[in-house]
Amino acid sequence: MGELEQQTGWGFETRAVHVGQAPDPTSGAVVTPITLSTTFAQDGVGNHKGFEYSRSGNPTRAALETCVASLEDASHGLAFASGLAAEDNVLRLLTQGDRVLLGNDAYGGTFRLISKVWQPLGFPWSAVDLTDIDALAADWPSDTRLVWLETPTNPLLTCIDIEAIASLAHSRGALVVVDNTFATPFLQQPLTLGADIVVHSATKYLGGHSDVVGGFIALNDETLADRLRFTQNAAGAIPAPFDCYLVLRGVKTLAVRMERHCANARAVVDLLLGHPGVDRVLYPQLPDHPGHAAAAKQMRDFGGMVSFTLRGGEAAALEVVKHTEVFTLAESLGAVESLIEHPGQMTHASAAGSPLQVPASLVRLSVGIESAADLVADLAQALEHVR
Ligand code: P1T
Repeated sequence: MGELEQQTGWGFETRAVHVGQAPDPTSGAVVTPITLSTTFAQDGVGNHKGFEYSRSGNPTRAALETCVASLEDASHGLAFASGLAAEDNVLRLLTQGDRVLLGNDAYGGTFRLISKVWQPLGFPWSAVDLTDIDALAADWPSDTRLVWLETPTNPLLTCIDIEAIASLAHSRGALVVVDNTFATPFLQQPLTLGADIVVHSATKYLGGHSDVVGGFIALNDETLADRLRFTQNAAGAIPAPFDCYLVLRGVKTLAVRMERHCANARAVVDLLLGHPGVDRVLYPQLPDHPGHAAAAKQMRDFGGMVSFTLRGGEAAALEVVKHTEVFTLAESLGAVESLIEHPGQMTHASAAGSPLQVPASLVRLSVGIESAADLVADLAQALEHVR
């Protein structure tokens, strides 16, 4: 069966396990080989089997690109050495003077890339509230070429209506990039909602095991894909074959992992909602959560990330993150093990003093796939320190 038939005919879980990963024709190997060769033999100049030099294309990377593109319902997929490398490649679509509108809650590294690397080169940017479409439409900067949004956002988990933003942006001649790292294609497919480009930190749920750094771009537009593929090769921020294998291996279990992440997150939310030391619980399923309606409309479930603020402020937040035992105090997210962190001093330290600064009393949880009872008990004992 050809790739196209596979993509249109199979369910998500089947595509995750099989697309791009047919048994190796030379050996019958069921697992996609890790092709380390940097170069590929040619019968005559330009006469080859689809691969010439491993920066331009590699069979293990091609398998990953085909598979994840299929999961995003995309015609084109491009893998990168990190999420930020993928983002940087997207920003190379702009020409000097083009403005980027960035949602006012986003990963600190994305903010840093846009404001500290690209802005000094002549690419203006503004932070905007993407939940208020009317205000955005009324105050739309005419030089905007790209709207960059996360949904749910990192770390406040605000959900943005992708369809509404895409329709506004397109009416003003701008492209929409959705960072789908938190939702993953299992929970949300931005391209089918009108987004132009999806980016991922594959380091997170796609890899799923905290053992590989990677990035991904998925899209449908052929012309944009050609330009992105050109800079993928020309600037060269490609992932190693072994890293491609690790992400591909992670993706096979994405659906089952996401189901457990979501269920465990709900158990944790229930505990937090009842705790006197907790001020606000941020989780897209909660009816009063910013963007809950958008999340309910465009997501299959509400994800494995949970954030909360503490009544005792920053001191209490630092106390809680110090006392968990099953939740490991560490940056990153989206893997099988549960992580806890203080965004203000860790992942979002680079946003201090900017419109993307996060509350000092905020704690972020990446809820893993361990036993829900153990996770709830662990948080309950850590919260005893701030009761
Ligand atoms: O770390 P890297 O693979 O380069 O991906 C960057 C990135 C992009 N987009 C989102 C939404 C992210 O959360 C990240 C990385 N985030 C963390 C390391 C973190 O702990 O939030």
